[in-house]
Amino acid sequence: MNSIIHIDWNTGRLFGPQVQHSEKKLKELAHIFHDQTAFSALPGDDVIYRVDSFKPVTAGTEGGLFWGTTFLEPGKVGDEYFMTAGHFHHVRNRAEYYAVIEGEGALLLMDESGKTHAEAMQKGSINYIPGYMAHRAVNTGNVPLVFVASWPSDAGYDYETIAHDGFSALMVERDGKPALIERSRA
Ligand code: M6P
Ligand code: ZN
Repeated sequence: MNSIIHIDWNTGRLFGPQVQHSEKKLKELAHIFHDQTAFSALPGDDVIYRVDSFKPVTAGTEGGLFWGTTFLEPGKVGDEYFMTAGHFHHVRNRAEYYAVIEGEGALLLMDESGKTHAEAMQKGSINYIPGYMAHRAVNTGNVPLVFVASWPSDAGYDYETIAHDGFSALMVERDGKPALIERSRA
């Protein structure tokens, strides 16, 4: 198997016959934003993020690695910044790297007990995501947040836990600045 692709380090785009492209529209992220009234007023077909990915082995293979670039648009739903869906790894102990090419934002990390903290993401930062931590990127800037990621090919995704319980904290704009606030559980 041909196992080489190319990256443009200025834009983060990946090139090569094996590169896969996916996109996430606002309407596919309905459950993750806290202000459902603001959400309904926005065009659901807007693409919030795109992912270029390189999966040189079959998903589930132990010992392999995947690579991807995520392009997360700037914007907000009400006062909450655009963000990725976020996930735990299906194989909980699997770790991951996020490394920022452009833009600024935050990486939300939540442990299995539901405790969330945020780390800065900015051009040049390399964020290590330990196993057992759900992870979600948030774009708090005015330009796309572009980051590369690498993760084990057998990590898999658990989106259900996040879809059901959410993250315990939200990244919202307060007085023109990003602030991490505890989510109110109505
Ligand atoms: C990164 C990696 C991918 C992930 C993508 C989008 O590129 O973590 O595995 O799919 O971000 O994030 P999510 O899957 O949470 O929508
Ligand atoms: Zn992951």
